[in-house]
Amino acid sequence: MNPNYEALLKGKMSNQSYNRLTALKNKKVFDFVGEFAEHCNPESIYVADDSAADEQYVRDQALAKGEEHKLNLDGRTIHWDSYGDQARDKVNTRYIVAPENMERMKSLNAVAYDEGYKEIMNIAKGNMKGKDVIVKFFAEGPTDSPFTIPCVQFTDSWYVAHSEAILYRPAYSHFLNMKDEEKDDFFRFIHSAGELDNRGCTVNLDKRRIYMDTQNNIVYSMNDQYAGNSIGLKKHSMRLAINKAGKEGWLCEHMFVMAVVNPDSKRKTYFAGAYPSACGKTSTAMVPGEQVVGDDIAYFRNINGEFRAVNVEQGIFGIIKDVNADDDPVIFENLKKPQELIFSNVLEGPDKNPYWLGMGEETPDSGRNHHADWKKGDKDASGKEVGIAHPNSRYTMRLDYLSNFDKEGFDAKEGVKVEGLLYGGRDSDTTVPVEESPSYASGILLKAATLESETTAATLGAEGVRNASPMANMDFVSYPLGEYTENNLNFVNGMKKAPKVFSTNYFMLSPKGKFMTSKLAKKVWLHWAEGRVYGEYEGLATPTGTIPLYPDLKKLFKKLLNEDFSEADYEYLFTFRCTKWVEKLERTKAFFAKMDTNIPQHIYDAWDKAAAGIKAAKEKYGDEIKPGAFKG
Ligand code: OXD
Ligand code: MN
Repeated sequence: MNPNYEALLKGKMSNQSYNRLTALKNKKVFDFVGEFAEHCNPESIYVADDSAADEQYVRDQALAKGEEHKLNLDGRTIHWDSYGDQARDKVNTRYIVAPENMERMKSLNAVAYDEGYKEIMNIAKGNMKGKDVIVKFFAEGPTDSPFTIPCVQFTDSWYVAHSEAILYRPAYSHFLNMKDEEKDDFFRFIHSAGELDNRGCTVNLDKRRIYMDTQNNIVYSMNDQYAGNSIGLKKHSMRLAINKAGKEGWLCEHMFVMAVVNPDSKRKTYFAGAYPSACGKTSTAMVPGEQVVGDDIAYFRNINGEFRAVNVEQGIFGIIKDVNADDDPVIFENLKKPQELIFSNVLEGPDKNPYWLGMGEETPDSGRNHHADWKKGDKDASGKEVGIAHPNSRYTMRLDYLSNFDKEGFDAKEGVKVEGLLYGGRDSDTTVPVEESPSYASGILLKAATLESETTAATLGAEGVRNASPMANMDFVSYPLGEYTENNLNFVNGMKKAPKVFSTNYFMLSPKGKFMTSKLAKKVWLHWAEGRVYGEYEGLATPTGTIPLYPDLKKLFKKLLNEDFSEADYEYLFTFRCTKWVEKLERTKAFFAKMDTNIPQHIYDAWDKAAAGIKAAKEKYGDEIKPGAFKG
């Protein structure tokens, strides 16, 4: 321990806090707290343990400091981020990298270490002046497990501390019990919301910076509150973990983990799924009748030759837009209960109820929202009309509130055994609703690496633009894309069995531009995949994999959804479209080449081979190959 910090910390801490800190007997934790106590100069520092009393203290402080406000039902609070701080700041989120790594990191928003470190430390200097701050300990994944990554968060935002208490497993005791040889290996997060206005929102957004140091596993986040920018344990930790996983040969993926429950045998089969935003990730994880382990981030490890996963989190920081009684009944019902929930960037009505976009209920014409005191028709400084809530407004909720929560899977220290991976993109005219890959490697290269999301009328900018989103993880991949893809491929080496890999696409349109199945059709695709794990359904070959037979889907639609599914719709949806697929592969190649000049040749070769196979199929069977016509 650096003796220079002793007097300083004693001056800023109660005896209880100081004793809690020193009880850890962890020099790295002590010096981290000491360094930023000195540098950011908070008024006082509270060191929290895992007790219920401390959880309550955090809730109370978030209210007392004005970062949250009580709503009408017990436990529910509302928080607003600054009007310009309501989504992730991609421009000011950077990696600070050693000179020898600058070249390989250049497409990932990197800045030279010395320059970036100097800049962030200048911004951080004195940034907590006058504030009461908190140091809190959490774990990514279950504690005392091969997956655990211990983390320490130092923040002047009690909203951040409160959100983390909902979203992550507590780990003060874990730190207390660490063996000496483990005491160096944890993630550190330093965060300051900086100066706040009278709504409790960050003022100095021009000085918002999120700088990540993957060499030392520390992230600096300054002058922000939006959870995607501020919460160390969510997307910052994810970037550190992706990098660490790359070095150590495991995986951290932007994936949900869920169990598909067979309605007859009740067997539970675990799937993990990656979907770019607005491609159906949460709605797949929450399909009625199945069970959810996690909705956003998973770690995967080879445990005794098995492909096993844990949910890194214990709560959901979910998009609230369009959560309503019809589309998301389980979540909607929970948002209406008197229980611990943080609503962010929604409208607080005159009745102190929260209101949001697409909630399927009548909403008031005035209140307080993500912009200011609000009435219908109000415009922001740029002249844009302000809606009732931000489209990226959120709820923060514990997973164990949900009736479909899989507690057994969630608590498993060795994770759950994953039998299937799902990669779901959004395109209106290329990929089929569900297809199984012939092998794990082909799944990674043709299903995961080729993921794209097509813009719609609901997103900003031109409609129908396809954005590449390999593994739905591009925003968080923290080392070169070629190496990351290799790590995905190599991860199954030496395993007894690799999971099956499936693609899904819920967004194919009919020639008239309409969706052809109900929103719940995803349940049918999931159960077909579940059956395939046990070899229960025959399939038909395509140039890229295996698709279902019509009679199996017809039966599944009837049995699971009581819906009819016509053979004509089946034929249209499951037609293999050769030219579209070759174009998709070309776009993928171009994207990889742009992101990384060192993509291994065998990856390009695999795509070229797939494209050649598709072109040969086109010669033989025509551009649009109906299900069953392709014979290899
Ligand atoms: C995201 C999120 O931005 O999960 O991916 O919030
Ligand atoms: Mn996410």
